[in-house]
Amino acid sequence: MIGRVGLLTLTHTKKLNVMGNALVTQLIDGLNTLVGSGALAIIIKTLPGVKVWSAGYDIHELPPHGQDPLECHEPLRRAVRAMQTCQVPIVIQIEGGVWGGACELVMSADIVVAAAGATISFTPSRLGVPYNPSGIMSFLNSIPLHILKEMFFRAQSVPVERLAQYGVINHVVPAAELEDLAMEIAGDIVKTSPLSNAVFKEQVTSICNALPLNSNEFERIEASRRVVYTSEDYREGVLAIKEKRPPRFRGV
Ligand code: YXS
Repeated sequence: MIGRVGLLTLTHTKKLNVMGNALVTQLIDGLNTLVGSGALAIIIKTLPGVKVWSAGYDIHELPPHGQDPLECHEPLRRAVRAMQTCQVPIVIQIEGGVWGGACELVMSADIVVAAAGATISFTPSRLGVPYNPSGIMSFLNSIPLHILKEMFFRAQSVPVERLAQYGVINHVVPAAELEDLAMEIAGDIVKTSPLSNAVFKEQVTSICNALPLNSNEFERIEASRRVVYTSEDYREGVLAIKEKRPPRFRGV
């Protein structure tokens, strides 16, 4: 902590901060500890100078083929819930590449600041993953629809400079200025009312997640998703990432 600003540094950089149970536990425990210690703003970052901020979901921890990779107890979903339900405003500080599920984690922060040259690569369609409704909500709440669709369908790395034009990223600055900028923003937050901030965030989260799906729609979507995560294409997508080669999808 610096004053009332809590600092949470993701340190699994040798493993590209892949989001498996270990990193997610570090993140959730870290948030709880900082809130418990009286933090009024939290900065999440990784070690400076990294090429990869996070490589996304740990593909070695994906459930076996045929099981929902984004089931509500899986690491990514737990991490996103922790970010959304944390009563303290979270500033996330990114540099390097943010991949796959880590993009949703970043979008779930309250304020996103990035080093020039950082990129966001939203890759479920490269793996054949059927993204899920609450995850899609995280993106719809922060990215304009056509931009989100382009990111999903093309699955390419998008520079933060482009995303900042649409307000997806709050600020882009040279890497050397990133730390100071995040501290400056957090420093402003800690001077404001924590009760007001907490109830504001609670309401924003509730309102942003308030789009209802009726039971028929939900069951239909789950059935459609099941077809995808039991498909041969999904098996091929995960294998291709492990073998570091492009996937060969056949649509079955
Ligand atoms: O060969 P070793 O044993 O050293 O291991 C390599 C990679 O296999 C490993 N690694 C990963 N392990 C688990 N889960 C991952 N997501 C993952 N990514 C990488 O880390 C070691 C170093 O990787 P390497 O040699 O490729 O490093 P690099 O510097 O040349 O390239 C860095 C990346 C990030 C560009 C490259 O590793 C990469 O393309 N990784 C996969 C990124 C990705 O597609 N992530 C999405 C994961 S799936 C996910 O997040 C959700 C399910 S979804 O997509 O639906 O949102």
